[in-house]
Amino acid sequence: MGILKLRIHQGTSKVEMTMEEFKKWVLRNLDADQDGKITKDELAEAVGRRGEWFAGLKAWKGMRSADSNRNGVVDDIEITNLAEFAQKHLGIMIKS
Ligand SMILES: [Ca+2]
Ligand SMILES: [Ca+2]
Repeated sequence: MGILKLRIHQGTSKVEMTMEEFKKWVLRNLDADQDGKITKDELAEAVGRRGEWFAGLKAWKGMRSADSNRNGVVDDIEITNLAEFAQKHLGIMIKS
């Protein structure tokens, strides 16, 4: 019997989902006040929950890249812009 080798990524348990599922995930998990928009604070809260440092700063950067129309929040049409951020800081893997 051979030795079973498991590839375990320690401390980086990633949740795999499609872009459609990701949108729902964002609204369910990030949108604290359920208004359909993600604010910098809601983003920071999510990053902080993962135990990451500089949650506020990361959220601010994520906000800057995701908020295409510069109205200060991530609207539902901009949620896909958060995909890269989520893969980096929120333990998400987007399947293509
Ligand atoms: Ca909100
Ligand atoms: Ca926006």
